[in-house]
Amino acid sequence: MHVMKENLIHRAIDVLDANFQEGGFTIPSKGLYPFQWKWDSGFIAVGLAHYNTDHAKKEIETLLNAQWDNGFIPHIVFHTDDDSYFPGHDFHRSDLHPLSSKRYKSTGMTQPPVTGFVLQDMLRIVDDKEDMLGFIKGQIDKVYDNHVYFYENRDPQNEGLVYIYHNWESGTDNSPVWDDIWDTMNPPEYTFERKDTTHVDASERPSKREYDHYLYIIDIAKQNNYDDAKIAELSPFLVQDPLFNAMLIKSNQALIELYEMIGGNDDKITYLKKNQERSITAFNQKLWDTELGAYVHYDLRNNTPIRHVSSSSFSPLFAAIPSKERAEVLVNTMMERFGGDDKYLCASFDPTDDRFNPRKYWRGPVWINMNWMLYRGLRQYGYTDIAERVKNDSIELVERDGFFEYFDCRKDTGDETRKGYGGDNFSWSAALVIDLLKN
Ligand code: 2M8
Repeated sequence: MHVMKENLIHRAIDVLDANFQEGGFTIPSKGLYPFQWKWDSGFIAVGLAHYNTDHAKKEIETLLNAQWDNGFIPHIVFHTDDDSYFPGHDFHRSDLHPLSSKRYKSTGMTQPPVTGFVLQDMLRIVDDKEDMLGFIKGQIDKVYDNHVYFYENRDPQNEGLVYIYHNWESGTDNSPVWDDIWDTMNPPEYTFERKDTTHVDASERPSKREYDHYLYIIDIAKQNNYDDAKIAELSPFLVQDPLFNAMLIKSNQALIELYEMIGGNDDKITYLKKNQERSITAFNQKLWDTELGAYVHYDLRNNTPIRHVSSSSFSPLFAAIPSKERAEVLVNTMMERFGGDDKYLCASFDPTDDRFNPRKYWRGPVWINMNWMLYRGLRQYGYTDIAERVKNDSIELVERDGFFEYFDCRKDTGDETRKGYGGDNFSWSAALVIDLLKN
């Protein structure tokens, strides 16, 4: 391999190793995110599988140990009492739910269900397949239970599409997609001490007023002890998110294939296949916007599609959701709006939209996890050249701007000394660059 690439892999390994904690999990970024996050852990495990199988397994095992008795997996597991993050466990109060973990403090919300496909990726990556399959056998039922939780509790109209009740569940925290929902709410002004803006420039983070909305939704959930049925009835934020549902579908498929390798488990395979078919059909019927030529979010509370194109719109490629014809329309939309020569692929939000901001978090910057999924989705549909561009852009950004959390999509920002944005030494940027380079 090219020396520069070898060097980048070594640096990525250093980032991951420095973020690995004694408790057997990896923090996303020192200071800014001092606990274990659900979907971060999945992407991190993919990187770890390339050079430290024990840590990769531990990462997943530790996350799944925090599962609740109803199959729910929380979005943050507060392994320590670190007070450098807000809101901490004392705000979230997972103990309010009768089935929450008695061993681990956590949030009462979740994040995209990546763990299923991550298990399959770990098997793809390691040399000792037998050993990894043994590990998967011991963990897979927990992931299955998590999918059952989603279908049984997060789909009140039995459509095959699950809802998220908080923007933090989406992973794309302050996406302009949510602005329409914030317009329907008027939360109180909370008094609290922001911690994120002591680590990162405030211009790269959500506003105080946005945080008021975030906290208010949690308050409503807490008043109802995180009861799913109550949340479905009362939460002002209730969304069918294409990214979240695409991750569920991708993971369903992985679970089906892994169970088939393991043998037995016929009832589980049948359950997954039945839901997989329903989900893919509903996804294509409800979340496709013909006029925009893209998948969009659906606001289940206000019964209306949210008609903006974001990097989440393209995630269905990774989960093999669109037909070949529809994939072609989708890729054309992406190239027209996001793919100009002056830009790196792929901005997190439509650069032609007024709400686009190239510096601000999920309102425009490039994210390596989204690119990693996009790269694989494009390849799957035969768009090899565009896939290569996504891969090369990702590597170039990290090489030049550092192992940051997110990156400016403009090739020329006018800043000679440009760096990435958000947290530095960011774990999933490191982990997924390893996977892209070794692929
Ligand atoms: C960001 O979200 C957290 C809340 O979960 C935050 O801003 O405090 C998001 O980018 C999310 O997708 C990610 O999992 C998390 C940790 O990297 O940070």
